[in-house]
Amino acid sequence: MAGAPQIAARVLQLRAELDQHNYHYYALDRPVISDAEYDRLFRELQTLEGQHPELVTPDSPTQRVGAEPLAEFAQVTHRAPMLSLNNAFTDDEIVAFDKRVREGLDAEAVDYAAEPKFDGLAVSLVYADGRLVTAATRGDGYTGEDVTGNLRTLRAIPLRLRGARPPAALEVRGEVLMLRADFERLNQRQREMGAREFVNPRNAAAGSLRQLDPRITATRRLAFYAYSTGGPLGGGLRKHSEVLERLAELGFPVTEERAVVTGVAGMLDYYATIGAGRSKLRFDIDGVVYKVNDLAAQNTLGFVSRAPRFSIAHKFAAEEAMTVVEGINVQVGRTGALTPVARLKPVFVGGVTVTNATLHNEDEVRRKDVRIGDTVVVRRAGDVIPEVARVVIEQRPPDTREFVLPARCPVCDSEVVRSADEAIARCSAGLFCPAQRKQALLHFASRRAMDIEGLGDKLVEQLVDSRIVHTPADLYRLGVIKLSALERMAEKSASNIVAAIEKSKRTTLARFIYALGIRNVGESTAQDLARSFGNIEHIASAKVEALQQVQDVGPVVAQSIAEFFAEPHNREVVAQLLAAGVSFEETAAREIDTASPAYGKTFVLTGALPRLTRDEAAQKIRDHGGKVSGSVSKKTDFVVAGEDAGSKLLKARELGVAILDEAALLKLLEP
Ligand code: 5U1
Repeated sequence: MAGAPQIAARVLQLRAELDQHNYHYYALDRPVISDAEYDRLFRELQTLEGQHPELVTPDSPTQRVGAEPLAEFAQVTHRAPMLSLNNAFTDDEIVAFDKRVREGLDAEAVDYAAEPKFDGLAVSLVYADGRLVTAATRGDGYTGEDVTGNLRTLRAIPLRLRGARPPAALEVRGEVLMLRADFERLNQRQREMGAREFVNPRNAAAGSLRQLDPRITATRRLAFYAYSTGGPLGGGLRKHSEVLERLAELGFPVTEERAVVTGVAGMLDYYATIGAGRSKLRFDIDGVVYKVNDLAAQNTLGFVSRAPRFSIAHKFAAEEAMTVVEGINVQVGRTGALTPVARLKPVFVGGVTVTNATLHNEDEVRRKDVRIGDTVVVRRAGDVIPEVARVVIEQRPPDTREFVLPARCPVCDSEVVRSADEAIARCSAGLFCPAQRKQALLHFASRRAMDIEGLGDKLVEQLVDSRIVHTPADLYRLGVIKLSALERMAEKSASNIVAAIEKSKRTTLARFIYALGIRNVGESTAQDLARSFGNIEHIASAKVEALQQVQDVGPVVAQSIAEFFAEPHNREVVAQLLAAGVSFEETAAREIDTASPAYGKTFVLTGALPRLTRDEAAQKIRDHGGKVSGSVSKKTDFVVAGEDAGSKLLKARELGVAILDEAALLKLLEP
């Protein structure tokens, strides 16, 4: 029998070989041994580790499945936000993007790194000393779900970075997706088991990733492609294309379809080539992504709102199909907006079966001249709600019926009003209209808001119709007894819902603000408000002028917020929610120090700072209650100037505005 040192050596050798084969299979897409041979090596390692448990390490290939099923996912705050990309649909938008980039860089022609836009789920992988420590979903871009146990089961994701000198700290970002062949195999298996099939690979990947039991994820064969890092990778890399090469060396799959192209012509050529080969790819894509290839130039361009200025997604045209309008219903939304919705003969388009398509508003129905009985072209792009693109007029039968918007709300019979400057007609009853109340509650409970699992439309309908729930605060007064009295509600489900409601009490201020459903306040504005004000009382009592100090809050949004909190009923609901125990995680940490010299001041950033990216500097300023503006005026308090600062610096000098370098800014922002 082999001695202990020989066994330990064999274990190490098997691990290295298996890692190498995973790398060949997933990252290089060039397996060098058969599946059977791989399994043989794997089983040998399993056997040796079984006999010598002291030799097991967490990064052994045998330890991919090992995590216990979870009761819920923990939250992970991303070190740097996971941003989304701005979209372009036309060549003109790409011309405009390139123009903005060239102007921003003062360059004649720019090189772009181009790659397919994967139709999957963005994730972040954090490595410390070369080992995978945390894997998280994108979530709202700031906070995601900890799916480490699940992502460890993906053989495409290295548990240990390759090479002798991996970086001490690394965050890799990329997309988890399901290859089309694996999707077909999964659905075949679902059919055989009599289980529900997945509608498309993206949904299958999402469903597989968000499993509380990693053993289920392990059976689902998910792929991963890396496309960026969460911070600088170091090592003197100067181009995005070099970052991708380095990620491939470290063991990550990086798409073969990538290229570096020059200018508009290069981008459009790439788009055409990838578009033409799209159906032959092994995975679904919904467009291509261009990024300024030079990393220093990326830094100079920085970010606008929630998206990088140096990158854009060039989406493929939406998919279209023809079908018949069987009726036109009117839906009443959260803000009372009446939306005509075409009821369609079911048609498969863009990867799903579509039975309804929005007609947006009355004017749109007239403009497109959609009538009941018409044959129409339905369009669906990505996750966007399907819409009626146009009527096939040649196929119009003689007996079509025109749509008439009702004068009274189809739900509560209140008057429908339409102001002169709006295309939208609204039910005038506000939250007294059950439809608006239901939508407001569904929004409140939705995943990106208070995230109350199980509170879906059927239950909300029952709760509102039976007059048990009027406002979101009523949800926190529900008990198992009240809920189990509802039709088709088992005691177990009732207690699950009560537990989910209880759990939602611990949330973030940003989610809470978003959940309130204030008109014109989306997730991004809610996050900005939370960060700037730090607590709900400050927001509720803020004047319009103070609200406008917040990033991206203009007069219309500020007015909506002020109007919302001026309404006694809304203040009462907020007070009841707080009294019921709703509380916020990071409020204390994010409380803004009103004594900070940056508080209430307007800053303009120009040029490249030595250490901070523009986005990081802007974030720090906002965290201290300052506002970041794009242009210098008499209202500017400070201009923060880095290398190659241009006209903004000149203007600041002209107007006598205080000028800071990075060190002076950091000094000003000291706690
Ligand atoms: N292929 C690809 N997709 N994608 C998505 N690259 C890429 N880069 C992204 C995102 C959000 O963001 C970086 C520009 C940071």
